[in-house]
Amino acid sequence: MAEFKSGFVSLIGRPNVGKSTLLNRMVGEKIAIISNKPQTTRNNVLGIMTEDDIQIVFTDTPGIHAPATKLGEFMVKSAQTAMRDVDAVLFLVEPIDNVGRTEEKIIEDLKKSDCPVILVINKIDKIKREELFSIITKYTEKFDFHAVVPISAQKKDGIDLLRKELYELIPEGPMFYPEDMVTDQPERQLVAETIREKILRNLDKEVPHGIAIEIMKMKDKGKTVEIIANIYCEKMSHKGILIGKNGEMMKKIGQLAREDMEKMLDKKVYLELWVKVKEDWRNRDSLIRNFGYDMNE
Ligand SMILES: Nc1nc2c(ncn2[C@@H]2O[C@H](COP(=O)(O)OP(=O)(O)OP(=O)(O)O)[C@@H](O)[C@H]2O)c(=O)[nH]1
Ligand SMILES: [Mg+2]
Repeated sequence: MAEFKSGFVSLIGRPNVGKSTLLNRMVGEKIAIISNKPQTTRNNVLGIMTEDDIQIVFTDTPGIHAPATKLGEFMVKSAQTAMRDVDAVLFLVEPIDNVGRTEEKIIEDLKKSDCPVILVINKIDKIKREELFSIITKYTEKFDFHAVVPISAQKKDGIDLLRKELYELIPEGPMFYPEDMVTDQPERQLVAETIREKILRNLDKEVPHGIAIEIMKMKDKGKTVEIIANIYCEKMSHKGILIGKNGEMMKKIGQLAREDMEKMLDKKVYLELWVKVKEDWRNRDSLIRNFGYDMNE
């Protein structure tokens, strides 16, 4: 019988390229939040995939960008850390016939490590097949990829081929995590992220990027779970937008978040949300840490 294989794989790429979508696809459960706004993911998130003969521990990372705040610096640093000491890197790119400046920078970092890299061209549902060749050529001129796999994480296209290429890179090894464990995030964090996802999906511009969630109370009462959360924003004007006319925005966000939480926790949820202002928290170390974005991670 073949030996059990296990290993660590990081998902790297610019914001909004589909890393979290692919993570959820690989693990088969919703672990990471997804939105159409860049910089959705703020910290490294583990997604654990276990099959009969293999366990892969994926790390989803924040998108690499030129940071404008201290929180942004933390996010980029988290992603760069995840590129080291892994069995493989999945480098996700948009299906664009041009290697962007962010991608050039990532390639420079990848050259410094000797870990195998699979180039994953995502969102191929947006282009014609014949456009792929030129994209592949542009990238393979710049770096010696272990493999190039075009996929659509959303439409589940190319995922099997990606798994096949990836499995080849995973060495023999023990099961690192229990077979039923799919993420390292505690329930409180999953709940907080669910609220943040609904805000990202329903609000525009600067408001959602300046949001942090703090779970003040999470109590299992048998048939129901009682959850009280504070939503922090950066300005009084943002608070008004979050609450909305007659409180309608908050009502909508609360309802959408509650529906997801009930599925996740398999219980009825009583959810109470409070909106508060913390000026410029994304540039204040103590607050960044307080919201769980630890600089010394
Ligand atoms: N058309 C298309 N859209 C996709 C595909 N994969 C992801 N998306 C969309 O791209 C957007 C960003 O997806 P995410 O998974 O949040 O991207 P991300 O790379 O994790 O983004 P950050 O966390 O901000 O770095 C969402 O609107 C997804 O629905 C795909 O294969 N095709
Ligand atoms: Mg993400």
